[in-house]
Amino acid sequence: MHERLEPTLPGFYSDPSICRAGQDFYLTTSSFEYFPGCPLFHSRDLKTWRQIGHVLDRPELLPLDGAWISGGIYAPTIRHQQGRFYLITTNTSAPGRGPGGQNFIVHSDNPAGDWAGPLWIEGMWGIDPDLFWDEDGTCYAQWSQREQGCHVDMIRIAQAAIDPLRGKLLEPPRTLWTGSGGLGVEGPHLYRIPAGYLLSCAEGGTEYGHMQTLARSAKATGPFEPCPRNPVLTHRSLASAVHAVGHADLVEGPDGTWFGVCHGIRPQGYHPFHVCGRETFAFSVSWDDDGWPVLGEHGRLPERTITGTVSTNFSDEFTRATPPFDWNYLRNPIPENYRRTSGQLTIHGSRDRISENGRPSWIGVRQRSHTCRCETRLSIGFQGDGEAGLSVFQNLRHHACIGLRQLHGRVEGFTRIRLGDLVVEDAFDPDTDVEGLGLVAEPLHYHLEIVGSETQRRVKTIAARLLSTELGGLFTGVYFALYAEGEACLNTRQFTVYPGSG
Ligand code: 6LW
Repeated sequence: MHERLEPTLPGFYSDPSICRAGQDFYLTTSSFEYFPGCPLFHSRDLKTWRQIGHVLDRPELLPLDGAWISGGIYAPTIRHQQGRFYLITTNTSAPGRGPGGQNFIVHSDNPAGDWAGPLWIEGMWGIDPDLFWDEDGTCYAQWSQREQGCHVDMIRIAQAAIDPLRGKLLEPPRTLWTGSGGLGVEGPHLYRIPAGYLLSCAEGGTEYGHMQTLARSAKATGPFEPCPRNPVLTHRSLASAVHAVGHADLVEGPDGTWFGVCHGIRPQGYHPFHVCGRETFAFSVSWDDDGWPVLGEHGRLPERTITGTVSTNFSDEFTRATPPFDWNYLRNPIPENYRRTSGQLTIHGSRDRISENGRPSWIGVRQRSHTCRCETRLSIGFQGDGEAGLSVFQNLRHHACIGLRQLHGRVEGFTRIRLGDLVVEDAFDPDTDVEGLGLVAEPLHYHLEIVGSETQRRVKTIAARLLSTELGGLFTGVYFALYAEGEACLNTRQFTVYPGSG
């Protein structure tokens, strides 16, 4: 338990959405170019969350071929209605689908099981789709409408009745709300409250100006009037450890108490930067005398709160038949390039490189804390030229690697720092008995290490700012990843991430 403001889901878990089925709460987030998509968590107390899988865990649900930086899955909405779970979201990299056809629905009676779909929705131009069922059973879709190429101040919240089991809009979209005047109104969610219908949206952009705004109406279809206290949740211009707070979703508990989740960042250094991505935070909801919700502590996340969190430690000795849900692939993996046998994971290189948008042999876990050590015990072999190693990975154009490579038949150790078009490489003689690779994350630096039987040798240090979202990212956070390219083959017996830099 923590006595200070900590993320409920530390690490890159952005655009959270929450729903309740009886006593059970379910939480999912955006996942962009990573596979599986939409990680799914369960809780009964809103403090301790356990990942139960991913919603988009089959290639037919999540085609990501060619997804560029922060392509793929944007903000989702998860809802439970008459015994069935629905998720609606946007795949911005769906092959052959333009901006008016990238939203889709999947549904399931068992959230931890298989989800059916995708039901692609035509005519929903934009992102951040939401589903809401009115008391007469009508299902409405709300989304952040942006016609192709429209200017940001033309963004609006659109609505249309929808058949959620066919993915069909049942009427032409209408403008539901244009926001309170902040940059780019998005992330809409519609709720039934005692005073009528509540529309909650994100405005100000998902960066340091992020904020949550509300509007209310007597009808689900509007007209909506803005809350006089807008923005009702923001950390803009605050002296807080958490910033870029917004993109909230609210849920009513079984006892009628309301709660919320949102995302925020934990910047480091000055000028501030962040590497752990936009992380999920939870907050309480109260109500004012006029029937409007009060989010958090009068519009900000409580600086001191008791909250359990998903563990920031990770360890895999590859003895479990099913891989821990923490592992992600970069776009759709080529299954035959990964073999998990008792006590070992083997990764075969492919012709695709981690610096391109193909299907590289790459598997990683999120960085969840600013001070931690990732270490892997491994061996690397070559059937020809290639490379394999450990990477601090912001995205395909911003990452740092340490590993072994074979070039023209000669094997050497190497480090590579890729920052956009800039690449800095150093080779070294792996004279030490390389038993593993390591990386140490500190708030301001990453250190890349060779791990021998007795010692660790620090080979390269890089400023963490250079792998931050502010410098080279967009919407995702850093992963600690194993990879192999070309004719290299990586065998690892242990992969751990644990707190501290020792
Ligand atoms: C998300 C939208 C946004 O869909 O960024 O800046 C997108 N706002 O709400 C990705 O997180």
